[in-house]
Amino acid sequence: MSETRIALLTGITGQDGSYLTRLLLEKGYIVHGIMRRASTFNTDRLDEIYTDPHESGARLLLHYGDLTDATGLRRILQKTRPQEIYNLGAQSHVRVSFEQPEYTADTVATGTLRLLEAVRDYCDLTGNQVRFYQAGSSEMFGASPPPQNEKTPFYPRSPYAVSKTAAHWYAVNYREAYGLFVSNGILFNHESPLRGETFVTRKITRAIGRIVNGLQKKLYLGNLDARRDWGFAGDYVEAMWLMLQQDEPDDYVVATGEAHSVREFLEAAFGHVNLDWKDFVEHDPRYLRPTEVDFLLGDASKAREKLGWKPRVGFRELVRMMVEADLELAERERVLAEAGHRIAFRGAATR
Ligand code: NAP
Ligand code: F7E
Repeated sequence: MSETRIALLTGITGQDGSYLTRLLLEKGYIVHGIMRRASTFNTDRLDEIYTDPHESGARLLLHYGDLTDATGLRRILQKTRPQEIYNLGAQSHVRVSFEQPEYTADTVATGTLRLLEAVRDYCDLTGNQVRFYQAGSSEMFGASPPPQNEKTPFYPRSPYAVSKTAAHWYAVNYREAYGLFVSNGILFNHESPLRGETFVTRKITRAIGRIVNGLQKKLYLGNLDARRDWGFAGDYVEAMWLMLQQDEPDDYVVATGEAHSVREFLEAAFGHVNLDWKDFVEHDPRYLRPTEVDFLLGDASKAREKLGWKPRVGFRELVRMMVEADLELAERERVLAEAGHRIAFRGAATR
């Protein structure tokens, strides 16, 4: 008889949190998620799968917490008693990390340490086994030349990347020092219609939807020469889950093995609606980074061989999926605008 497995996620309200929750629910898990308290609802990405916890059989349960609050994390761990923890919570924006370096380090690096400490004590006190996934990033490779794999040296280029590198080594150290089952995923950029609107792919597809619907005229961007290995978030959360189903913990690069520049993304995305991006895109130096990561291209051979993982969605399909979703969203906004509602353009908060 197999017992119902219990997972605990930090960052459940983010892009990956939403896709991973869907995957775990499909697999029959009970999913506990840690969300931050905010003055407005921040659970939009979970709305489709959330059921009222008063109803019997609800398997998605949310708890207020924060990676900067160790006591709260410990309480949630004791209360939820998970077998698997996915640490996805982070101040995840690279440009913003230059503006908020201390907060980024506190959440991303020390936040991971707080959670690992809580897990270490929980395992000691209860004798329970917990498997831990750490959401590492290709940003840790930074200036190391491509292709990057698990043996490539880290050369982080932002406070975010430095913090993720610290978190990576905390995770390795807790695995070696205390025998905890901790695996690091080193994930290259992964996108989707649920991607945050301030990351470049979504910023572009969101703008296309609004331009086509007459709600926006220009799109302001920074460096168009940077190259990234962009995959689909839905594929990448499967790799996270697979990492925690192995006999031994380990570290894995997850990537498509194909890179494109921001300019190429623009060409593909505007091309999908038969527009020329050059008619709409303007340069704004405020979106440049003090130190840039020029070229990320992952070699995921190890994940393919050991986890049996490979991406299903390619670059063109990803672009199509995101543009189509944002055309639909903007169409709904246009209808509201025509009915007299004010549709806010959040350009001021865009990075
Ligand atoms: P995301 O959409 O930005 O989501 C981040 C999540 O972390 C959100 O749920 C956010 O809550 C939460 N969070 C932020 N600060 C927190 C704090 N102090 N305490 C607790 N939770 C906090 O990021 P994502 O794209 O899903 O990425 C998931 C993880 O993978 C992140 O750790 C990211 O750094 C890492 N990663 C992402 C990529 C990628 O390409 N997407 C690649 C490699 C690694 P709110 O909703 O309240 O803001
Ligand atoms: O930038 C350039 C920018 O912010 C991609 C995070 O999920 O992936 C993400 O980090 C590139 C950079 O993602 C704009 O300079 C040009 O070269 O979409 P991004 P990122 O920095 O690669 C990694 C793997 C993570 O771990 C992170 O959490 O696009 N770019 N113009 C721009 N970028 C933004 N955001 N806005 C622009 O206007």
